[in-house]
Amino acid sequence: MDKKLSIIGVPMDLGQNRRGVDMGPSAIRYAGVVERLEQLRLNIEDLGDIEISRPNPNNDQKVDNLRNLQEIAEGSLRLAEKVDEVVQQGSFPLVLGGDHSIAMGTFAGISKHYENLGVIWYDAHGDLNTGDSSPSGNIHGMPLAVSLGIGHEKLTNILGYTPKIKPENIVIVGARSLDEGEKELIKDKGIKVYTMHEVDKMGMPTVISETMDYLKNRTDGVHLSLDLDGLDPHEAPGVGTPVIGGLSYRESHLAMEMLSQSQMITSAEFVEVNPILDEKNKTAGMAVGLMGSLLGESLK
Ligand code: 6HN
Ligand code: MN
Ligand code: MN
Ligand code: MN
Repeated sequence: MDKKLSIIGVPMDLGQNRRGVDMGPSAIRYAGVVERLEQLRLNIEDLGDIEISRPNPNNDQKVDNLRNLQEIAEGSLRLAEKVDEVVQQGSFPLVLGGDHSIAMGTFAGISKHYENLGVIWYDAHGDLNTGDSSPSGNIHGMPLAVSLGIGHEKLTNILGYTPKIKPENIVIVGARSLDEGEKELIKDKGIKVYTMHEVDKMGMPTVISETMDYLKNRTDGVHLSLDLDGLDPHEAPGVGTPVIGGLSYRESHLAMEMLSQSQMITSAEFVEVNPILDEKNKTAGMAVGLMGSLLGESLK
């Protein structure tokens, strides 16, 4: 029987300051995600979008330096419940963002099904801030810390358990903009990071082989959380927090193909596509290309 895959859109823009990323799921669908994945031996269902409430315009106050805390916590719970259901049914969850704060809900729904969920965090950033360490108060810079159980209880306790992930089960790839508090946390917790320096020096094939070797024996499933700002903004301009000096589309494509061949990836999310900042939807198109490779497209 064909492998089942469930697409879940999350029109979330409350985790950061720039409007438009809530249209990410539409842009990715418009770029042909369903048609593309239908070419593969996959049984696809598109579950539509999770409901995300609008922030109260009269209330831009931050709680503990956390912008839109309540609305994000509520949306994350709805996402977590949907993802939980999908995993329960034995389907592969493919989550489309929305800003990266949605990873908190995705993790909550997935991790209860695994003893040792591994994570590949493909991103220019570490997303390891807390309200205390964050320079911006934007929750999209915090989901990886939250998954470790570090942060506001409304976020760490989604679906009633914490932590979601163990630090030794995380690999960050593509980092080139880490805040001081994030660097400390990486050291304290011994999180494995391949910054752009390592990618440049070792090459993507070695980075991904090492990542797979590292995760293989310690995890029972691996989630890929791919932030399109991991790619270089010259190629992928449709993101809200671009950082120059990033990964190329070709490198990323190869990474996805290697992950596909390993058959280790059990869930994925693609986030931060902002069509308002994009050029002719090309960043969404790249996201779709990367999904195709991850899910088994081949040239032969
Ligand atoms: N992302 N480190 C910065 C902050 O505001 O905490 C940027 C976060 C970017 C978030 O990659 O999804
Ligand atoms: Mn991110
Ligand atoms: Mn990022
Ligand atoms: Mn290829």
